[in-house]
Amino acid sequence: MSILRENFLWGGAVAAHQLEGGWNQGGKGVSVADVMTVGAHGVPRRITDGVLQGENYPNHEAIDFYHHYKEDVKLFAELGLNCFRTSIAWTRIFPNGDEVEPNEAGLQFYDDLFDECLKYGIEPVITLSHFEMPYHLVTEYGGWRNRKMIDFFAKFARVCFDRYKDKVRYWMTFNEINNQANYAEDFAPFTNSGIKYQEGEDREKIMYQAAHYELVASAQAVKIGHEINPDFQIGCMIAMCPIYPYSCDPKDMMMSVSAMQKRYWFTDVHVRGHYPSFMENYLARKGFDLDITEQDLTDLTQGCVDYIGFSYYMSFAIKDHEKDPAFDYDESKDLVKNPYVEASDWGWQIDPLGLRYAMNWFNERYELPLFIVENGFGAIDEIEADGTINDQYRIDYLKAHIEMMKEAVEFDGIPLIGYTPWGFIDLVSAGTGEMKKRYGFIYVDKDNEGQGTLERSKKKSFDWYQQVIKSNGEEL
Ligand code: BGP
Repeated sequence: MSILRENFLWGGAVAAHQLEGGWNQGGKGVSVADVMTVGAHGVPRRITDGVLQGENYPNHEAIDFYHHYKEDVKLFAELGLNCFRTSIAWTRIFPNGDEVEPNEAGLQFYDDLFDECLKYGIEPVITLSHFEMPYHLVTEYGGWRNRKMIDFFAKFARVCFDRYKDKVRYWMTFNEINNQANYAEDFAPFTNSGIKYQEGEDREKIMYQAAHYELVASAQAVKIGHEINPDFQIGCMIAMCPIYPYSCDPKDMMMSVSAMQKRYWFTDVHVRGHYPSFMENYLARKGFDLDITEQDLTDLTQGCVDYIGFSYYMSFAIKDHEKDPAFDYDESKDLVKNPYVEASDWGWQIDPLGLRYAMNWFNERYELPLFIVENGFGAIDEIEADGTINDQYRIDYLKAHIEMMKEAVEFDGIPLIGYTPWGFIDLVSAGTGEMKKRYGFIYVDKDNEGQGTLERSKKKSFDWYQQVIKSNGEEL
């Protein structure tokens, strides 16, 4: 008997702009993801002025799922998935974002994709906004610094809910909405918010304003979705990297509490429908006079999420550097290396037990079902002389995390809906734009320069994950 429930959702996760390609096909508009700079190891990406990056620009073709989805879904079925997490590219539905009528060809593409999945008993799990939005909304309105974005998003959500109400049950509004808490990095602007910061601007204030509009838009979407189909399960999506105290010095402990609050208050609003007291005090203390209306506050109470979707890749540690009593946290200065865990080639600190810790943290605070919608190991894969890829390191990483996920269910009684490892088919990295940072069980022949046959093949991890699913997590 498996510890996990019988209808546990075993899947894989991707995002539209990282795998679809077909960036200007089927009436699709230009998305921020189509005009991001191509980063590199350690160099974050930024939104350009709309100058497109040439034929080999990674997101333009990506792995061309747009044309390969039938053969790919067949392979997903062979892997044994019973769910598939992807996103709907906003620009396929509303190419510019502010049109009156949606683009039928875009709607049809997702109808066809979802039908293809359902044919094999694979349930689509859909994120509405995954690190992209129409570029036109950035140039014309300034992205999420503008209140008008709420209406555009609510309309996009309504059209999707209406169209796919009989095909999709699990939804999420904004991918990793809390990633923008790290506003100091240029990477942050494109995490859904479409904001280009100008020299000398108060980035932090702008971030809080944008986050507020996104949270209101999310709440409105949840309300609309429940009206369209009361059976919908609509969740938030949080990037969870627990922030441990560096030591048992009480000041380090308090820093950790404060840092967790600043990174995860988004979840408080999504789940409880109101701002937590520490955030209200913080915004007042900083003198941020945000545009928050009475109607917004009502909207927040009426659009609480049904479950918490979250990604988990790593944990952080924090040290008090002689802070004042406010313990205000500065991610760029206060985080320190944790001497107890190892890091990946990209500096991501690998910590399987941290997943169990994170699940307990969510459960104690919110008592809602959890859904692990991303977890995975980005690495450079080597192809052996016989064409195989022995990605044992990936298996080791995932195995250790699944073990901890099971312990959280068995010992801590945590209600868990499912598990969808990230990038189970190789795709473009969101953080760097590289192809060589791979997460997949399915290899795709395409390199950083955009060359390759796009042929799909199975890595060693494919057979391993197939077995994991077949045994409902018993055989790891
Ligand atoms: C998450 C994002 C994904 C994804 C993943 C891996 O933050 O939700 O879109 O890409 O991280 O990150 P990267 O691609 O930078 O390795």
